[in-house]
Amino acid sequence: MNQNDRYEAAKKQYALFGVDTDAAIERLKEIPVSLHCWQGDDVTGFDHDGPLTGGIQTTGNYPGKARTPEELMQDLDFALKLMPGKKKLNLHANYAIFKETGYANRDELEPKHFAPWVEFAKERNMGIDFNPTFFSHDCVKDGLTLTSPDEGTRNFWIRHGKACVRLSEFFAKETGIPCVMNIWIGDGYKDIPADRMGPRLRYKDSIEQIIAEPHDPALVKICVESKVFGIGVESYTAGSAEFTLTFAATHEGILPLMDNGHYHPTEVVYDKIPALLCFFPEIALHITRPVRWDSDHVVLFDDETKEMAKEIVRCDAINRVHMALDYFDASINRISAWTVGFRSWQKALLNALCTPNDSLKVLQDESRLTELMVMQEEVKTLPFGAVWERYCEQCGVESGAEWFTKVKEYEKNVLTGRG
Ligand SMILES: [Mn+2]
Repeated sequence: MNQNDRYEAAKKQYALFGVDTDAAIERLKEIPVSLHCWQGDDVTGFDHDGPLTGGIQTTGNYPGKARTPEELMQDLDFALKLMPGKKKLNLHANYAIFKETGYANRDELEPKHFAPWVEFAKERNMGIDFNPTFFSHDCVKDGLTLTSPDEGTRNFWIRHGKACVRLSEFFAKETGIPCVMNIWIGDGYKDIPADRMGPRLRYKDSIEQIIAEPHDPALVKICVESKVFGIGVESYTAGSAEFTLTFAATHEGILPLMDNGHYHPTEVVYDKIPALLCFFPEIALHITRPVRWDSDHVVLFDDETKEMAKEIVRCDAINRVHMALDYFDASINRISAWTVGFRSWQKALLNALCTPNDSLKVLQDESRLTELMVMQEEVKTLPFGAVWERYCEQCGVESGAEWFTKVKEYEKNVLTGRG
């Protein structure tokens, strides 16, 4: 049986469940997913020599890490060609490029410091998403940024946030695609604090000052991302789930961002997606794979990932949810890490688009719950692989593991030479 026969047979089987696989494939081609630059160099960036801070950590020392903007772009470019679908580029502020411009501190970043990235994105018809970097910097004082009781420190980071709002609008105007700008800080305390409200009131005021920076909300979509804890910040995190969600709910145009590694291990973000969609016109996601903690393992085509994609699709919210990958594994080939994660989320979206959501909802609403269980299990063994093959073929990328042969060649020819 050749690929075409396999697909035609699969298409017929899905049609018996009322699913149009051709339509699913066409829809997926138009869904933008943001690819994070920071998998390529273990969140190091180009503006400092110090360690990674902020309560996050990469583990592993696989050879071939990108050391310069040129190497990171070369690796990204290679990885992008192995992934089907529509991409956006997700940058952090610490990826500013100073080669032609001279160094600028984070509170003085300007469009010229990101000109090579804009060129990179425009050449590939990608929009850009952006993140202020509130970690890995000398001006983080006692582990604090936007919550710092030291006004000089707090003001530095507010200026950084404002510079990033201006940069985000620049990216949106240059690419013609709105920029999602995400605010996340690791501020908190290792042990029991004496004041849990003071840092949060300062954080609230800091974000309010940042979002007051003039911008067009149609071009710059500002998000706030919560977190439950970080390494060395186990007892208290200022930007908790309740804090960020309430901030977004009470500030016009601000989106809540949920990272599925940033909750207690038994909480599931897929149940939170429809809850938030009842109230927010738009929300944002960081898609990752937490193993026992916020470990940022590579995203796989696993149950949690599938369920998150299903909720977006069956809530008819594809245009209301901004999707970005956020993980970093330094223990394996980084190009493979990028590719597996991006392809896994593509598979999850395609799987969701090939699920007979309408007929399953009818079973639920008619309380035919025995039948609902039976049908949900039946759907799991439909010939999804043949639909995935067709989608990859139409996107001009390998559907099977052949792409990994290219990664191995690239590792041999390019990565191992980096020392
Ligand atoms: Mn995140």
